[in-house]
Amino acid sequence: MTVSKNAKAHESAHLHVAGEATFVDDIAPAQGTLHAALYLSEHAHARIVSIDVADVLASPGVHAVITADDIKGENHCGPILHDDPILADDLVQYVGQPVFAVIADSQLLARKAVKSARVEIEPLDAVFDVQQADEQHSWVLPPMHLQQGDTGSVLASTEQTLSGAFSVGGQEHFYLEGQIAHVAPKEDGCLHLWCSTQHPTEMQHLVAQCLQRDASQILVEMRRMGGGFGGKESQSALICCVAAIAADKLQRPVRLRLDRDDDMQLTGKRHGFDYQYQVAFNAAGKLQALQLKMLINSGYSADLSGPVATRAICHVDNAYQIEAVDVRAHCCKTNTQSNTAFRGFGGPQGAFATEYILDNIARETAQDALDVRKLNFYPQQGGQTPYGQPVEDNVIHQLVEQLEQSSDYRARREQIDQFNAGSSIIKKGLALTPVKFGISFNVVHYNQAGALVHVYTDGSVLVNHGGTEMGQGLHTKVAQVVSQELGIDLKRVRATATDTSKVANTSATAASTGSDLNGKAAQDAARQIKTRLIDFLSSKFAVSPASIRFEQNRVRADGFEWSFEEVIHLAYQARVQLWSDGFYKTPDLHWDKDKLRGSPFYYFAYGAVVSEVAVDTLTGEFKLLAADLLHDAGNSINPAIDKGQVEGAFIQGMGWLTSEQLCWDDSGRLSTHAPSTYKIPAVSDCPARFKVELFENQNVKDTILRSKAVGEPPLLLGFSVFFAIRDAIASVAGHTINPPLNAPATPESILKALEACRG
Ligand code: MTE
Ligand code: LUZ
Ligand code: MOS
Repeated sequence: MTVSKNAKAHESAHLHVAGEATFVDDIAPAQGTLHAALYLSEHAHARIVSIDVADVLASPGVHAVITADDIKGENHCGPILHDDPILADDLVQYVGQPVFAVIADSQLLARKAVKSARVEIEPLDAVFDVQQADEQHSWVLPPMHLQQGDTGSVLASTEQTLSGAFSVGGQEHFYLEGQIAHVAPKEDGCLHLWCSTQHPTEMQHLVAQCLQRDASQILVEMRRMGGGFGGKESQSALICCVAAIAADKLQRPVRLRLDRDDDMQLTGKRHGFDYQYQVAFNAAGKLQALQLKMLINSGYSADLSGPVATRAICHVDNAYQIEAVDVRAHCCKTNTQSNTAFRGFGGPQGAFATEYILDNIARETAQDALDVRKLNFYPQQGGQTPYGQPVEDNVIHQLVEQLEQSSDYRARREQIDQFNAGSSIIKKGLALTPVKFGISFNVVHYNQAGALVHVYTDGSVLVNHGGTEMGQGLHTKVAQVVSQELGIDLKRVRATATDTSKVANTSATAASTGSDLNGKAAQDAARQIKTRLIDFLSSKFAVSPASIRFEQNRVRADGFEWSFEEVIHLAYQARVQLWSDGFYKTPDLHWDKDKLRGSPFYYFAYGAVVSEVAVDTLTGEFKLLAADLLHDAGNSINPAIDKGQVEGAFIQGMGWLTSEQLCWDDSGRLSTHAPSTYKIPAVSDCPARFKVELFENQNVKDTILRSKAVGEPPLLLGFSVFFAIRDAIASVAGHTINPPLNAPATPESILKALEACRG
């Protein structure tokens, strides 16, 4: 492997390996700090008749019980609608919904005391099934519909049609660090919050709302998360609000840290989708019309289901030009956790539908699925998405061509056919799947960011921006941008904790836009400082501004050379402002959210992967043997970090579609609420051959250093593992039958699909 000069180590790597990186729970509690625990509903849908907490209050170490009555403002912490109570009032809507909080001397005492509550309820009918919810028109939001072209007439007049149904499950975020907040009351009604969140500004506003304070009284600080994956975009709010209400009421610092099981019972997950489709295609396998209905399991409230559904609709096309499209998305209300953002944000679920359908069409037309996919790609130029955005940066043809060669796809296809012919129990499968993923928040005004850059008089630099660090390397990339702009070593630039009192009105670190937005804002700030330095030097030394260069910790102009530190010292003496703010907003975005039309994305990121699996047809188990990934991160700011993102996202996507299964029992209780029953991929699930390469590319758009966002898109590369498994299954019937395989492809569902193929 060639190591690029920009392949810098993660800014905290040395702290992570030494166990010295501080997370919220590592903040040393000040004297008098109390700990909270939540009572979670035992019922999926019920009226609360009475809550008896006498025994709770009498338990050792207990200071208070916090209920909905303690909330001064509105009892809600939803990101968009006001349908997420902080604490249940008279109604519970899922097993795991917080009803009250106990505040005690220690977390253990608080958790013990919770158990002695007596909550009397009156059960109500609960709905767990999206089909049932849909039939009852029980939705958390109005249905959405995107129509482009006339699918009805194409379906009526075409050579071949196909219809069917399939589904994909949800996914638990399984961040290593669970949800946590620590709140300290300050003078004059102010509060300081440390909270594991992707969205400090929203935490600030929701806490201000529930306490009826000004946002200016609430300071939220976030140094790093032990993973977020979307699960801390909105759903850190409940944790923050409960801790803040308790801290404010008792005027003591309060920490609320969820136990893993409680975290899994309480918080929402990736939305599971049920699909019904009808398609028209020609003899060559070209998709001509797609009618698709997606039933989305939103859980009990809206949370981010609206923008998730929108992104799902805007990714049904994936990398394919489809003439006529009719897509419906219904956000079904069920009595489960409220599902939320999860890496890809509905995009994976949207694109999965069309990949599944093309996989079917390949067998219907007796072709290699790769040929059908290639036939359907957006044209090199002149493509247009069903929602009206031109596809101007299409590189999928070159990218897939390169991968097809480097992975030796055709030869391996032949080898696998031969292997399968001679192997009755173990069957191999192969699949190449592409990805096209739209970058920008699909809510236009979220696409803005701010930063502050301070150059101290010793020439060291501090950068603060609105993005949060969750392991993805955002602070490293932003520091690299500043170091490049000022021409100084990366070790001279430090990124600090995200802090709502430094940069205001930030967006969530989400939609993969962290470095696009905050990198540009930080560059803007650094550039302003540099411009002031150039003005200062050119007037003081009478050199032409154009000749002044900042590189390798030196500043050079015709006939002059200084160290960066000397320049800073001189500028300070001359009273030049050595710090600056910076701002960025993504240009060229427009979106009509009612018509579902416009150009919601600044550009697209592309990728493709070849996966090879072996399936044991007796046990239904599979092993990923090889994966060759080629991903477009544009002109990568940090190839080491980007490759790590591609690897991690691919494995996380594979987990979603294979081993990670969420099960609820008949009473609506999540039975897979711990690592004992919920299986995320382990290191041993990584393939023996694991090739991850970045595609040589420059963003055609003027993004930060011409890079492309990389956080979410490669999650969709996990598709290839699922379709390789499906390919292996289909081999038992000579690839003539479409295996009825739903995701996740657990051993059980693989066996069922095998049975169906054997007839
Ligand atoms: N990588 C790590 N290590 N941990 C995370 O929680 N979250 C993902 C992705 N990569 C995540 C991650 C998600 S859901 C998003 S939206 C992006 O990182 C957010 O960061 P970025 O915009 O800076 O890429
Ligand atoms: N849109 C989007 C969003 O595309 N990604 C997100 O993470 C998001 N979050 C909130 C609202 N819209
Ligand atoms: Mo990522 S799902 O946009 O936090």
